[in-house]
Amino acid sequence: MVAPQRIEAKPKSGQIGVVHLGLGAFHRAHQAVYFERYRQRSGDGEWGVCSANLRSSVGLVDGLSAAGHRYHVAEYADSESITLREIGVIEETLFSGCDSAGNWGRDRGALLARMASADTRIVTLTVTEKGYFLNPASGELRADDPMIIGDIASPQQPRTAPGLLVEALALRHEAGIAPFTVLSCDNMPDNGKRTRQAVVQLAEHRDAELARWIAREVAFPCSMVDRIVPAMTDADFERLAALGVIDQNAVVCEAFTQWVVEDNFPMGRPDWEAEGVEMVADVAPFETMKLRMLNGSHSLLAYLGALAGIETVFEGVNRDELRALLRRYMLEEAAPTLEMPAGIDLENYADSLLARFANDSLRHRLQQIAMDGSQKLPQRWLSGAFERSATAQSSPCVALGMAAWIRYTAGQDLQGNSYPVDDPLAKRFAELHQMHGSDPSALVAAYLAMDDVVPGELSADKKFAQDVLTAYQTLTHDGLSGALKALALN
Ligand code: NAI
Ligand code: CS2
Repeated sequence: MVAPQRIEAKPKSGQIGVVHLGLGAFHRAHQAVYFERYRQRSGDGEWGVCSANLRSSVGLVDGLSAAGHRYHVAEYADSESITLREIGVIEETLFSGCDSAGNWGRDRGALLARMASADTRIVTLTVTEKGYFLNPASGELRADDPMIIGDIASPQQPRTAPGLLVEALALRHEAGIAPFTVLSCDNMPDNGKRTRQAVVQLAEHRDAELARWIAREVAFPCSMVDRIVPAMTDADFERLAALGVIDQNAVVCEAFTQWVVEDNFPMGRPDWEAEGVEMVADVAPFETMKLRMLNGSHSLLAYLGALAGIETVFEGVNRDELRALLRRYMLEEAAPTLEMPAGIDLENYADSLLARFANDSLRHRLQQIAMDGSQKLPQRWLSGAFERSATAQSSPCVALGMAAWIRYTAGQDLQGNSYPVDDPLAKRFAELHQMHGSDPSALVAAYLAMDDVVPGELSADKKFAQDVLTAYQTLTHDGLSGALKALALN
């Protein structure tokens, strides 16, 4: 075992210029690392981070506080090449979620004060695709969601990310303080525009003038984010302990990292290009490429692999027939829908993704990727399949993926092992399987008719619907190998 490269954190500056909503694994392994590397190189202490959880994980908030807001990131190029970074750029952690006694907003006041402070110039988010409370197909705010209803009723005690953003911006507007820039780092297409949509539509329920001010004055740049950061497992903590790192707040990730950001920061930003952040005028091509090729492949692997009892990305991509499926999907169904700047070689990109998936030092569980499919699949598979359908091109790999997702949401794999379905629409899926489980044609039709997930024009495509049904029947009768063999024949 080669000794890891160790990089220690610099002393803290005590200054906070960034508030982050969604203190999860990805924030700790991606944005915080870029802010730390910037601070290490430039000596500029103005961009310290206050990171908050709005829903869960109070243990991480308090655990980081108890550890002096220092933690470790273990970056694995492979099992023999590790960089151990100590991160000190987080200056404060706050919790505004629901505690075990059912009380909301322990630190909400402190969080809003931090967001309303003139020192705070950027607010970043990783609250998962469902944290924006948008209809995945239409992009409209789900104003009928009980959490949003609550924020409309009590705008000064917000519980959602959009609610906190509206209240913080209202406080700044009332105090004559210029707004912060809002930078989503979630896996959504046009993530800045969608965040703006959620915030402005929620503000309209409160005060039309405030909504107009936000729409006019607040910058919501888009960004494409990429680093594979699996949820930590006991084996990960044991690996770190073997390296002398005892840290319950640590994260493990791949060495690869990428951040492509729309350069629209009226209140200023770190000059973090030296850390490899790519500042561009238009993020969309990069976002769509990554969402359809990387994330679309991840989701194919997740549902087909989970149904076959495969546990991790590494195991799945080492099955030749699954690897061939991913490559075919990327090159024959995803790549043709992309319009990339000159110089981007999509075949090389596809092969680089397969190499990253084969990283033997990451235990990236398929069940983690499988969660929230109703919020992920529209941008990963369905928008591309819809575009292909509009030009009479079939998408057999996506059709197989949809069949696997529909079967996955029954909560039982092909061997009869049960698992929880982690999705905001899980109750609806259970009802559909209850109603139509013995009639695949009705079940597939019911799923394709979900207009808050599947674009209407795609569900009207009879060839696509038939391909999904045929794949579903083959998958359930002949298993994964049978379904992949059948696909290879057409
Ligand atoms: P995680 O499970 O470690 O953290 C999820 C965070 O989202 C937690 O802070 C949680 O409290 C918060 N959250 C969940 N639902 C919420 C809601 N309704 N409202 C407010 N906050 C909510 O997951 P992780 O790995 O940090 O991923 C988070 C997001 O980062 C992903 O959904 C994705 O959009 C993005 N991302 C993740 C990557 C990864 O490999 N883990 C890579 C690229 C992007
Ligand atoms: C994964 C992503 O969990 C998932 O849905 O597909 O988190 C993936 O690891 C990242 O987007 C990689 O950048």
